[in-house]
Amino acid sequence: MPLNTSAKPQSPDISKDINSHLLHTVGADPGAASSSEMMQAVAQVARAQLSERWVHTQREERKHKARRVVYLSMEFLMGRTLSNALAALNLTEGAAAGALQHAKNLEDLTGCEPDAALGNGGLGRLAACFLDSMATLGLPSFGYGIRYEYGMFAQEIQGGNQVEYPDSWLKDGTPWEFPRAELTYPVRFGGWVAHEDGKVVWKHAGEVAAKAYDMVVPGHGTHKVSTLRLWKAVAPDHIDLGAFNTGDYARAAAAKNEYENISWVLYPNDSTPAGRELRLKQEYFFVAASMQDLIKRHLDEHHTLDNLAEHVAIHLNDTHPAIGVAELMRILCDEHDMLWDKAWALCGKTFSYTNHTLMPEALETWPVSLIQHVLPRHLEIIFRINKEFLDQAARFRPGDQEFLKRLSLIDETGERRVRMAHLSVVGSHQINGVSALHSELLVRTIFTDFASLWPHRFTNMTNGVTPRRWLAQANPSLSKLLDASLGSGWRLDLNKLQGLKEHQGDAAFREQFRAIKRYNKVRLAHLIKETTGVVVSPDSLFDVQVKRIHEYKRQLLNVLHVVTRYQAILANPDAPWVPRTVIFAGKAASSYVAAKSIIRLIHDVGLTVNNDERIGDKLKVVFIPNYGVSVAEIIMPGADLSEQISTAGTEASGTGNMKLALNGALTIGTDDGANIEIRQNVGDDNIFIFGLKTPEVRDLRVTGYHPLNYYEGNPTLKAVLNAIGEGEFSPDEPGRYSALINSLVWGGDHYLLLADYASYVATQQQVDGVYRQPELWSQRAIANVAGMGVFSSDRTIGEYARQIWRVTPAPY
Ligand code: 26V
Repeated sequence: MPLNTSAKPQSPDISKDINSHLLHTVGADPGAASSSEMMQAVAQVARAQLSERWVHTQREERKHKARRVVYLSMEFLMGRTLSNALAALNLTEGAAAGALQHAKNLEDLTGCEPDAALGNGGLGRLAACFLDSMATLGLPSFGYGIRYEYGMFAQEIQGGNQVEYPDSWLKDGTPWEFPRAELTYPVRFGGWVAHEDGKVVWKHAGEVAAKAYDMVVPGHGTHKVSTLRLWKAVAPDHIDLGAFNTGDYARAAAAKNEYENISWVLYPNDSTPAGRELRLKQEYFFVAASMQDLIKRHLDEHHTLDNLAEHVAIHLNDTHPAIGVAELMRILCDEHDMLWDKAWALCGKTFSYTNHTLMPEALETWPVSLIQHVLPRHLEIIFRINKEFLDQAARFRPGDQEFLKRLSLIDETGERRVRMAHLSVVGSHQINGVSALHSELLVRTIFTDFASLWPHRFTNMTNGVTPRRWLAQANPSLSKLLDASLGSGWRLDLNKLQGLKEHQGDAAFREQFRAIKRYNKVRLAHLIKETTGVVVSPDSLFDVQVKRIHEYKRQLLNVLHVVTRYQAILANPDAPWVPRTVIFAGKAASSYVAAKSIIRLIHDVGLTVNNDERIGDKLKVVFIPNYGVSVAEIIMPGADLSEQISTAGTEASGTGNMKLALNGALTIGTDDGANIEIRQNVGDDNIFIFGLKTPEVRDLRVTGYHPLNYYEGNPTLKAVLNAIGEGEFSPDEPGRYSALINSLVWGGDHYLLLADYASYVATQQQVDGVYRQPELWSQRAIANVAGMGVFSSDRTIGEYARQIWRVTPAPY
């Protein structure tokens, strides 16, 4: 009898291993272990198996001299590891049974693990989803980043205000890292450059050591794993020794800190790129260590750098690692005596680059003087790259000085600055945006001149999310229903969700689907009660906007709708209102005044609305604090409506939009980023699109946008803006929001909230209309899940692998 290979093997009994680790590794009495101790013991069981898989994968990759992809990213927003590792190792049931023997649920254990929040938001979480997919697709791959001692700050709300606290995720240690004592590389800074008879020598002024810590990223449905190698900055040994010998311990400690602060903290700034020397040092630090590591591996296997591009694809996740282009040139030319032209050709074949934003103020530039100070040799290299590039460009369009100025790697207006995006483009063979619209806008706006030179370099790779975390792990109830109706294959082939279309018309199926949504809403309502004290009804429509707080994402437009609704309910209390709970979550960059004011406003509006007895359950407004991966895993499955309301042309892609739709939320959104592709995949009838489209936004700005006309022309809007601006929600300080409201009415309303307001509110009424018909709503919600197959990060990574990296799964 052939074995049924598609059936999942039984999860093994691991209770003995758990007890053994409790006793021998954790140092706890198995008869009286706490949830946290149990979590550590179960993690140790998983860790041992991950280690075996890692050793095996590395051995095979070495044996086959596999072509690898190296993903350089300043951010990896991994979240928790335990549940994902157990699922990948098929240990979930075994661990649950083991926990039960100690009178605990598996969730009690997994909930004890702190998030690894080594990222700000979308860009960092994308990198984490990509690692999951690279491992799952069996691609030989390394992610390289920084082992920040402190990750994304923890957010608390005090009196409606955001307060930031350090995120000391490592304070109790982590079971998931493998310190690699033998993998330590020197990283040099500062000094000057000597040109000694044709030879270039960088006489550096300081040096720090980069020490490797590996995290094993398990693939699903395979024993292959990927590696996330994070670098920690440590003072070189001789520093300690020198000071110790003089007996000056305090000086030794201070000197040590000066080195080690490089990997101390993640820069949380997404309102302006952090133009600080320490940030530049972070960027170079992890790039330099990663390049040494990958070159060492390459030389071990191939003994020459001539064929580097044949065996390694290096990907730049945004411009943060762009200095790697200059670093590779330095290594090849200065340390391995390769001729410039040959090295440059090799470089261009090796690098590729993803752009994640069009916002001009978000594009990274560094003062020439700072690079001169921190990385003098790299500055010389950048100048030479620029000169040769501009010579080439001048031949392409002779006499056009403006063209050359626009292309230059150096911005000469004001203080001279190096444009990191330009360095990334000239150094890469492929450059991609992260949604169809964004990629098109890249070649029409910030990279037009480059695209005229090299049209074939520019391409699109629409983002995706991993279905293992964002469906299987976050939404076990829906996963069970999917398994029962489609089989379990959707985890590895998300297109299988299309099979749901057949069930959409089945009333019993819709009933089950609704029951699951309700269950997840109860879970979310508990979280809301726990974190905000507000009791919300799971029978109300859960309207969710969760993402970084930013003016372009327009949380304020959402608030305008909330206040509109509040006033309308008061004016017409007996109308058949669809009860709504409007849920916000997200962090504001600590120095971003407007974003922090929006958080305060959400709280003030919530206080008024939630305590107004005339409103009851018809409207509630809550802000869930400390948004992050683990909080998102509870929010996404509990949402009915997904707010994706950025000004058209501003959100590069969005990935929260994908997570919400995948969990059965309907989107209300603008024609922006990946919303457009979501619409194409779920169908026009199953999404609520409103507002100006990108060309209309541009035209309106060109012809002259006058927000005052919208204010004066729309009495409802005027009443809402007046209520907020005049202090109805802040009676103790009536002027609290006058600046915010003035920035709309008088300050140009840069993100066109007033222009989109009427269309947004009208569309919200359509949402109510559909929600009043539960059968219709669930049909549409199911259509959303069914259409999300293409937004698996497996699809995205498959495209990168084939079209950009040319890596294939190793044949073992
Ligand atoms: C945005 C902005 C906006 C203007 C002010 C300064 C500033 C600084 C940083 C950023 C974010 C830049 C990079 C980023 O996180 N992009 C996000 O990448 C996600 C993954 O591709 C994508 O889904 C989001 O749409 C995009 O904002």
